[in-house]
Amino acid sequence: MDRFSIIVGDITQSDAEVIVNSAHNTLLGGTGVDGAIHRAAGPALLAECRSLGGCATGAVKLTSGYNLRAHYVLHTVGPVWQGGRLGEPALLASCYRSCLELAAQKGFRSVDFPSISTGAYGYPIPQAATVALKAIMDFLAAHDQPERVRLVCHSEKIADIYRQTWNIWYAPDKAHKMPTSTDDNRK
Ligand code: AR6
Repeated sequence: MDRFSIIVGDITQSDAEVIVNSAHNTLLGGTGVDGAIHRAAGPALLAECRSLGGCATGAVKLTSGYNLRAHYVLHTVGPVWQGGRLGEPALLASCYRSCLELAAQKGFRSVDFPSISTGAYGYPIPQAATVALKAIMDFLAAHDQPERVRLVCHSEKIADIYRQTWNIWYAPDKAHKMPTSTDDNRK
């Protein structure tokens, strides 16, 4: 799948046209990737967020990117992990799908996602990776836009879990496996 990749980095430095923020229902900022995006974008982002009336879990709201390299930010709200039987997988899938639907509708060419819900909201990364990758891969299989989607992980350890999950579900042929940080070909 040439349109999708898993990378390690700081999403606030992304060169994508639009980045996704893993926000709180209030859209008034917070810790983790949300705090980092607000710091990098500057106070005008919070001012625009204040006018949006919050965001439901699994939904998305669009703002400008202000001081970010990205032109826009898609703010989505992931579920808080409560054991997995309270609709968390469907809500997490909805975050990814809603962002991609809006990005396609707006004609955005490149979208970078963080690992939604897997920090403060406690979603176990292996389970989150399965849900996230299915939502992204299903969407890309059915739509021509966006042209490029990346999962930007904050550490190699997190990226390896996403890559290993991708390999289990989407790379039955070894030739198409996504390299992990422990693969020799990355040295
Ligand atoms: N670039 C990429 N990924 C990052 C960055 C970064 N700069 N910073 C952190 N991460 P979290 P959540 C990763 O806690 O679990 C906030 O207070 C981090 O390593 O940011 O969805 C909001 O306001 C982790 O893998 O978000 C909400 O209330 C991932 O981003 C709540 O936290 C998500 O961790 C959302 O919690």
